[in-house]
Amino acid sequence: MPLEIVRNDITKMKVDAVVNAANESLLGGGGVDGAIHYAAGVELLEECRTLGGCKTGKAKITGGYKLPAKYVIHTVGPIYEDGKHGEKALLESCYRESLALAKAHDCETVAFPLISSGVYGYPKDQALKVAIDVISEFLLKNEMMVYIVIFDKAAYKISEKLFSDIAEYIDDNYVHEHTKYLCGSIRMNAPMISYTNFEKTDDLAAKLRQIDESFSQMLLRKIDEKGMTDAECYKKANIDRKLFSKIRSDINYKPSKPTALAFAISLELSLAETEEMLRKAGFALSHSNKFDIIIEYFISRGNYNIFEINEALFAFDQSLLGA
Ligand code: AR6
Repeated sequence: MPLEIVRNDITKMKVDAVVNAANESLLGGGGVDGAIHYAAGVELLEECRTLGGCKTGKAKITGGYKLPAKYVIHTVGPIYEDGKHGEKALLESCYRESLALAKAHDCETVAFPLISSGVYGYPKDQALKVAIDVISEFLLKNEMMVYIVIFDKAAYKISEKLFSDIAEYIDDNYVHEHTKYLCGSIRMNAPMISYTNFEKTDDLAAKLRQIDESFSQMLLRKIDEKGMTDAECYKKANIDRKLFSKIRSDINYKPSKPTALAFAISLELSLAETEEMLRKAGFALSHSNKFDIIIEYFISRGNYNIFEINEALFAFDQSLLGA
């Protein structure tokens, strides 16, 4: 999955590069900076001394020394005052500059902490949103596996409003589960095609062909219908290229439910189309688990931002969409 949010200590990440939330001196400090220097050993500080510091919003690269990572990319986040002093643009620049450096050094895997969200005081939910926005924009045009490493659960918080909206939606749907279940069974018994909708035989024949279609065929058809390229589709689905190629070349490929849903989100399918696509893979949306209800919440609101959906899934302790 090209962007993954994980809970870990960044010094333990086995990636090509870890990003350090440094200060302008690049000579170490507390927080992530302290942890990275401690784990990398004194050679890291020695190399940092040769760099002549780094401006806020910029990034510089060094070796990783005793870290499992090959490189450390040091970036200096803005100190948060009130959000009116260009903090957001500077924080965006930290992610962009770090990603550009990682790319220039052929890094395939990179791990970021939530820059500025500790000592520098950037509100954590906003810091996370900036991270997700910039990284996901970068990943639309680049192949890289990027991790956002969250140190502790408390550090990770979607907005109170979104959290309570989703919690309420889950509650409502659990309450109505019994009724919905009945509706579900009625719908299952109803004919798959409403013939009145297909006056022309051509349409009917096309529809019948679609019933026999496999998941992989439906996916490729939808990509064409939406006028997307394959790459646009799998990137937006947060699915890596290799998995997509596997699905493309195997007409009978059975994806996992999160993978199938990731494609439905990427293609911006309606709820009915999402259900159809899931059926092809042998799954259904159910009201007896939070994961499905959260997905339904987003689709029914026309919000197809997979990273926002993943943030919400993470906040509710659910597995994430994508490979
Ligand atoms: N792994 C992952 N995340 C961590 C770790 C870790 N080992 N330790 C802390 N965090 P901060 P800043 C999280 O303060 O706000 C330093 O002194 C932490 O919970 O490290 O950019 C520098 O020298 C928080 O969410 O960085 C600068 O002077 C996030 O990492 C200044 O702090 C960033 O917190 C930079 O402040």
